[in-house]
Amino acid sequence: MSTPLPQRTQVVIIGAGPSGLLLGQLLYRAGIDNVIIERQSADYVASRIRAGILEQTTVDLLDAAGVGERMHHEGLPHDGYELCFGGERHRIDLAELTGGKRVMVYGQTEVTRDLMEARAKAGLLTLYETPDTTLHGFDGTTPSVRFTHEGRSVELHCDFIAGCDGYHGVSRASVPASAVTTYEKVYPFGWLGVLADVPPVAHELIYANHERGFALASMRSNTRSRYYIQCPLDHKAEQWTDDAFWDELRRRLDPSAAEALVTGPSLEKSIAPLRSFVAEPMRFGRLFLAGDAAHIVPPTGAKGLNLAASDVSYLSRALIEHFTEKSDAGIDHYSDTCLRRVWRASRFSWWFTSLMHRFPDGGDIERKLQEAELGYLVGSRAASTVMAENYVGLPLV
Ligand code: FAS
Ligand code: PHB
Repeated sequence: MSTPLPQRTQVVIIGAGPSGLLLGQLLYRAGIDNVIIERQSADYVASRIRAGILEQTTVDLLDAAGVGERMHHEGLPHDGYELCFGGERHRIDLAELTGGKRVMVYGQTEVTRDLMEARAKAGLLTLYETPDTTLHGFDGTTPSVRFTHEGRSVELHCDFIAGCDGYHGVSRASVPASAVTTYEKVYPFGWLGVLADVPPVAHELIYANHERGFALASMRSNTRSRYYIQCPLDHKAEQWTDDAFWDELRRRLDPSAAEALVTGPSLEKSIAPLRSFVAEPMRFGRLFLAGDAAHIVPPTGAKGLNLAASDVSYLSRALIEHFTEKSDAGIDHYSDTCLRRVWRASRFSWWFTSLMHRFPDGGDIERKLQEAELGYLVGSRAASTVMAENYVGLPLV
């Protein structure tokens, strides 16, 4: 039995990742009708392994969306993390340096699951496996979205379109090239990530700068760990055996962590490329870009998912203001407000990536400069405070 489809809704959301799902939930709770169109299947979306760290502003937003219960029950609040270099670990005490702020360890996979379940429970329409979406009329006042669903060509009329369809999505690509300015930096390495049901090597995250390359020891719970090592861009995940991965990770950690490391079979193994990317502006008439559709950061600073959440916070407030208070102030300032926070998080992510990774053309002087900066960072309260307040997330304006 084919799904009965509406001909109109207030907001069409392209993409059922965390940006689209969170926006849909916040609009629904404000009484604003929305439909999500997703290219992939629900299983595919729910199975993706990505981010792991939530800023307090993201935690608060998930609570406001009514999906925070499992996060508070299963998530791990963290007051600090460690920097590992020269064979030693140095703790960055986030709570002490930022007047009590902390981050929450809770995987994006779980955030997505919580949002998908809430949307299904509310009976909201999400059209999965809808690959050929096109956007129309968003430079005027009567935008629409066309797509094929269950073999039928459909046109959905709306007041606004939210492009939450990620870096490779159709939304940004639908804007005339002359209307968009993009800024991009591609890093000469990737992250090889492994998920395994083994206890984490330490209670907090360890970011390691090693002459062989960067490594990160993270987690999803007290029984499930997430590890990353920097790898060359031409590597493929399948060329890395589990044993080779564990051996390389051990080499890059300090001796006590290497000794404590518990290994096991990988549940997931993948290589993510690293780039800094920003598209300006983030609004085009009745089309708004949010999340990875507008910007990408290298995952070093754990900002990608959190920037998506702050975009959605601003966009949901702007749309609610439009529909309930007949004011377009939020809509008119959406792009500038998002981009101020996007660029500050992009700077921090670029800085942290430059500090912790081995660059192929960096030479010995780069290693010496990184050692000098790391030594200064952990020895200066002022420098550690700057790092800590960026890591916990700058305030929403
Ligand atoms: P997403 O890309 O998550 O979601 C976009 C959705 O739109 C997808 O479901 C896609 O299928 C759909 N879509 C695309 N084109 C479409 C079309 N034409 N029509 C309909 N739907 C379409 N961030 C961190 O903070 N830490 C990390 O460790 C980290 N690791 C990452 C690893 C990888 C491999 C990637 C790609 C990203 C990683 N990120 C990380 C960043 C990531 O978490 C993103 O910031 C986050 O997924 C952003 O969410 P969305 O904006 O919803 O975009
Ligand atoms: C993760 O757990 O996936 C993670 C944590 C911190 C980062 C990046 C990724 O900076």
